[in-house]
Amino acid sequence: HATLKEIRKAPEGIVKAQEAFELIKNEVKLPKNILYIGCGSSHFLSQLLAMATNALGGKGFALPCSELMYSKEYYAIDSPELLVAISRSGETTEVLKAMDVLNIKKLGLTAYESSLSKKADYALIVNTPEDSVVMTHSFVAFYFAYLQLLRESYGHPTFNPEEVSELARGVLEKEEYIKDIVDEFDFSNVIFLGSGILYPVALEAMLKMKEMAIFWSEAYQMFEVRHGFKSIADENSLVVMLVNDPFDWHEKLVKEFQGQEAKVLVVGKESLNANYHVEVPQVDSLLVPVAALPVIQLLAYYKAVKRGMNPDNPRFLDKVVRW
Ligand code: F1P
Repeated sequence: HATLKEIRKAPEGIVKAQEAFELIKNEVKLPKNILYIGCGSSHFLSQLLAMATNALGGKGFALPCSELMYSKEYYAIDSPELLVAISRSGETTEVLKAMDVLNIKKLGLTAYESSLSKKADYALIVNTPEDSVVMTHSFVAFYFAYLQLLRESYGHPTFNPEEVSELARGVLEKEEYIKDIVDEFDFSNVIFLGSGILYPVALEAMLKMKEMAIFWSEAYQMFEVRHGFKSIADENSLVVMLVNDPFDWHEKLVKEFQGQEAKVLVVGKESLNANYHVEVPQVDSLLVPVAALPVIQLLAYYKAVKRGMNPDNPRFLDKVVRW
């Protein structure tokens, strides 16, 4: 499948991301107050970038394109100095229209010379075109390219791209283990949990399951799930916990789900006595998404295959959403 090939390209995507960053780093210095927009996966990426902006000392806010167009009065958009518009294709109708809403400078984050890059004042073009309908390694590459630009702009040392590429390669080596989980446990629903920068990753995981495997999935901020939502978890459920810095509550949460007979997969440094564990080495917390994303993409891919779905051609979906 083309989709599997694209997922496996995460390490080379990091190299392309670094090249894209190098090309624009002298031209663009990001301001502190930034509004991010995108649709679908690109919206979840906009949430990741807004959080990274906040963590590095700026002020980031993320909205789906359509919300900026039609409902902006309900959101605390606080005089942004830059609009970052994200779209793999650079041709999604909503993103192009939403760019007209605010009269401020725009940066386009995209994979191609496209309508988006032409319309924007600056373009960060990460050369990661994908044959897959769904966004896979380009998501990781876009994230890393922009993260480097944020760090450079805000006076933080940039990351070593070889090390980050190696991080992605390391988790991709767990492909067989991830496939085995899906083969062994025929779960009938899946809940993804993540906190902070890992929450948008959980949302993206939820979307990947729906897009690729046409399969019911949910996502919550880690401990929010205990407040009612956990009632749906039973012996047929897989709970995926994306954990960066574990403390005693995480292990308690694993036990709580196991008490409901659900099985838990922990993606993080420690296994926390979960049923399954994909280890992520100790890295800067902003790099954990680079490790976690290929894992959840593989999980969705193998679930699709197990269910007899074709992830290259998901029903009702288009690669570019136009109106
Ligand atoms: C946005 C998007 C994708 C999604 C699907 C439909 O595309 O929602 O995130 O996976 O393929 O389009 P884009 O604006 O990033 O090209």
